[in-house]
Order: sequence, then C-alpha cells, then structure tokens
Amino acid sequence: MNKTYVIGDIHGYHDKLIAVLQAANLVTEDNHWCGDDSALWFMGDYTDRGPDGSAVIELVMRLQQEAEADGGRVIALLGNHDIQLLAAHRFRHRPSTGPGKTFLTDWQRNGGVSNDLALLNRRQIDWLSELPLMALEEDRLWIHADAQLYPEYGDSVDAVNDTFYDLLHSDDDPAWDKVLSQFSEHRAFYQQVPRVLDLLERFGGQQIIHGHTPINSVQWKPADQVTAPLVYADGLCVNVDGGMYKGGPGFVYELPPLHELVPVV
Ligand SMILES: [Mn+2]
Repeated sequence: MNKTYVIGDIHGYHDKLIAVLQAANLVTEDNHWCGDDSALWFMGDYTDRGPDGSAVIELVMRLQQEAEADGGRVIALLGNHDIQLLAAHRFRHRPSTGPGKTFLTDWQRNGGVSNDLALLNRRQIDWLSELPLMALEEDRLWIHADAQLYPEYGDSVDAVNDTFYDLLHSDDDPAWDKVLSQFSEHRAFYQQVPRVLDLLERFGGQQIIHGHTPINSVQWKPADQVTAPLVYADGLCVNVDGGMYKGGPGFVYELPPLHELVPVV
C-alpha cells in the first residue's frame, strides 16, 4: 500500500530537511527521491527565519518532479510566509497595515532573509503562486495554519484554492495585506472541538493536518525534544510543525490509517 508522509514548516532549514528526509528513506545520500510510490506532503512556509529558504524551494520543486517520474507524489501547500515573500517581491515599498508599514519591511520583520528574495526567480514565483492553500485527500483536510480565515474565501476546497490563485496573480495589495494579517492567528483549534467540526463539515474530511504553530510553543517543552506530531482536539487535529526554526530537528511523520487515530463515536 502507498504510504503517506508529512513534514511541517521548514523555514529555510535546508540541512535539517535533508537529514529528516534521508532518515525516512525518502531521499538518497545525494538527495534524490527514493520514496517510490509514497506521497510526501509539505505544509508550506519554505523560507524566512532560516538560512537557506531558496535552496528549500529548489529542493521541493525538484523532488516533486522526481517523485512524479517515479510513481510517487510530493504535494506542497502554500504557507503565509510564501505569500509574504511573494508580496515583498511584488509590492516592495507599497504601504501595508502590518507592523513594518510596507510589504518589504513586514517580510523582513517576519524573518525575511535577503538572499531568498535576491534569488527569487520567475520559475520560483510561478511555482509558489500556483500552490494550493488547502487540500482534501484520504479523508483528511490539509491546511497550513491553525487559523480561521479559510471559510471566508470559499465554500469548498477548490473554491478557496481558486480564490487564492486569483489573489496571488492580482495586483490587489489590500487583499494580500488582509490575508497576511489573518494568517497571524495561531492556535484557533485548541480546545475548540466545535470549531474544528464546523470546518470539517464545511470542507470535508475527518481530520485536519496543519503546521504553522511550532509544537513546542503549544506544549511548552524544548523544541529539540519535539520529534512527533501533536494530535489534539479529540484526535481531530494533527499539528506537524516540528519548529525547526525554534531549534527543533524536525521530523517526517508517516500518517497512520485514519481509523487508528480518530476515536469511534
Ligand atoms: Mn505559517
């Protein structure tokens, strides 16, 4: 049976990413796909904060092609930092409502690394601008953030993704600005089971997989001890953000069949 793996927010930590992918036998010693027909999910936030976001983008793009050629799949979701990077590139000194007062300064204050912006090229921009904001697969709802913005942008996964595709190909900087501020929300699903059920009812799926909020900031334990996902909200939510930028090694999580996680009601 095909296996499904997921890895949380990378934030420029290319070497940590390589290490966990090699340990999971998904890439070879020289960093080529060897996951056969497995599926590997990336939850967004490829750049900012860490040293080499541009290399992370390049690696994910390449693995996507290699996996596809090998009967596997690499699925990459869009994260808010990816939108922030695109906004910094596109709008620069245009005013924002963020703390930095411009899109460029907001990005810098959120950990933007100048080299990532300098290296951002047409190929990367096109790739990032086409990433889905959410997905519904294997009866799971895959989203970057534990935040509440999603229903505002459509009634279905496809509708939301279409809205974001249009947004990221638009010059509507107030709309970009609004999205970025909405993504500053975290922990919207903690101890909020009814809210989680509402989201699942609207978009489908029995369980939410997300990143965006480092597990150590929820569990209050040292990031270097985080090597497994946080399953919470009665098993309805799985946080896979290992907090690489907080000092965590990161982890690759092989998703068990759904029935092993969700209590039968
Ligand atoms: Mn995020």
